[in-house]
Amino acid sequence: MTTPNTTRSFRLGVAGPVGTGKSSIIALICRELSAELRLGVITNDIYTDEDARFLRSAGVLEPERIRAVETGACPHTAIRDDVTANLLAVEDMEQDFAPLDVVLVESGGDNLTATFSPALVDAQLFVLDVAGGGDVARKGGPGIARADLLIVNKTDLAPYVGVDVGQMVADGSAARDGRPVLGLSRTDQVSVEGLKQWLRDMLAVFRTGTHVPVDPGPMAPHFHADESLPGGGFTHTHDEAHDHAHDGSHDHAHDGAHDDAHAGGEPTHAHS
Ligand SMILES: Nc1nc2c(ncn2[C@@H]2O[C@H](COP(=O)(O)OP(=O)(O)O)[C@@H](O)[C@H]2O)c(=O)[nH]1
Ligand SMILES: [Mg+2]
Repeated sequence: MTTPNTTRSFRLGVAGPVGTGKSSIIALICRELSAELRLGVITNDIYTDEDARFLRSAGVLEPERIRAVETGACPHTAIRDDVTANLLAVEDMEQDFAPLDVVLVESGGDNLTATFSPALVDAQLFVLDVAGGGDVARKGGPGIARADLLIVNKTDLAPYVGVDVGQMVADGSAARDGRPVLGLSRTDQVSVEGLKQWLRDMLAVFRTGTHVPVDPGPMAPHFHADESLPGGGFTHTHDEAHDHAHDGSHDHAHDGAHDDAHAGGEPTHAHS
């Protein structure tokens, strides 16, 4: 019988809108640091394992170290309100490949403002890109304001989309009370080194045992379309008292009243 290995990795969440480059950044971290650190990856996909497949096909990490959690309709729920499926996936990964230094968790990115629960990750990146427009950083939101690191990605595209990277980074800094912001492009090795060093520094702090995960705060209220309801849907608020029930339950349309939008929406735990 093998003794369960309880070695705990540093768990890093990667959040941000779809297409900003979360999977690419995870691939970059794996490519740049897999010789130095023992890594694992968990992706959160709605009904598929597309992000996991992309990462496996990138060939930057053994395929077995990349696993998908299929979240059903609400990826933001699975990283924030009921993190059970993700926690199990992270813990299985830590046990199967013990000891791991870092487990990266990619959010499903179904919502602009989704952030990770500090119960799931020790720290989180929030990823924007220059193609999303220079004013996004100024608009704020919990991830932009309080993620451990804000990344302004794809700086190589800035000249083509008319964005001033320096200004976008400055706007991000202003929205963050001085928390770090990194302009990044996978084609700019200096910026890539900046990301690597940030991760090394975070890991070093984590290993001292003094690191306290920061909660960026609940995501903004958002609308869930549902044709069976008056008004065509319902507004889902993530205010703490209401949604973060202490029993871990989440009143997210599982009462059958409007369950068509959430059919099959229970997170499944993929052992692949
Ligand atoms: N030009 C450029 N494109 C990038 C960069 N990083 C990612 N991309 C592209 O952005 C698109 C979306 O990236 P992906 O990682 O799938 O985004 P995700 O949805 O946030 O996981 C892909 O076509 C990537 O190749 C970058 O640094 N520069
Ligand atoms: Mg992705």
